[in-house]
Amino acid sequence: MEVLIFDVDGTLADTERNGHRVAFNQAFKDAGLDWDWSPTLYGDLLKVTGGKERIKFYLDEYNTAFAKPDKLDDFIAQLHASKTVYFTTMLKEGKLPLRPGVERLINEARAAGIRLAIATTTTLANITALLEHAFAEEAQSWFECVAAGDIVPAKKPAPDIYHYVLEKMNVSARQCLALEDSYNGNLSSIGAGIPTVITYNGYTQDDDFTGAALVVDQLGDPDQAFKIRRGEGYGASCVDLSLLQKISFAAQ
Ligand code: XBP
Ligand code: MG
Repeated sequence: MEVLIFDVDGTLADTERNGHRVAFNQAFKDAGLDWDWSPTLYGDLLKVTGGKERIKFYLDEYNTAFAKPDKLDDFIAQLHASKTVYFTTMLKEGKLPLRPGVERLINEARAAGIRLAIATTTTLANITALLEHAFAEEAQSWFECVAAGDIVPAKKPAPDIYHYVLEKMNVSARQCLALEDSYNGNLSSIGAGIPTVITYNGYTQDDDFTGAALVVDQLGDPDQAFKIRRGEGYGASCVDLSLLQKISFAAQ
């Protein structure tokens, strides 16, 4: 394993329920809309990746009575831009901490000279704010490739965002390992042929992770062991470099 590719939402931090969803609702309120995405409804809306695409899905499937404006894409883009401001503010205020083990694993990988990348559906500004606040101003530069949002034509579950990373870093799928959290994310990374480790969360714990090499409840830490749902943990109690190397070797 030469490259470690991180998903963002649900993997680096548990951002959906108390982050993105709350920011969407604030943006709707500001726009004078009576839309309110409850945690349960939002769980359904997460079937669709991409914030703009999710608003459209909501209008098409859940709020069909809403009179769509002529310039619907502009309307959605404005709502989404406002949402992104709220979301990045929450990140800067430290309201969305990293998941257990993320900081340790990233520091381990950097110390070992593993090349790092990000492959996410979320907007680039969200990654910058998360990394700057959770790590350091220059943290984004630790990642050789940051592939985000609309940079590819098709979002997860399509493999496009992972293909983009492989091409930019000039590596093969077998030289990489991906860390993901969701059904759509898993389909995207394994669709690109990349061995994948899943750390599920509250919204994705019942997802189908067929094809993933290892499925655990978190990366964990030496003093906070993970729980293995499926896959070989080689006796490890948390996801560290030596475990990832063994998984990568086994996938060759
Ligand atoms: C998950 C997504 C994102 C976020 C919202 O991304 O589907 O769209 O829910 O972010 P990831 P935006 O691939 O990191 O799991 O509103 O910026 O799209
Ligand atoms: Mg995710």
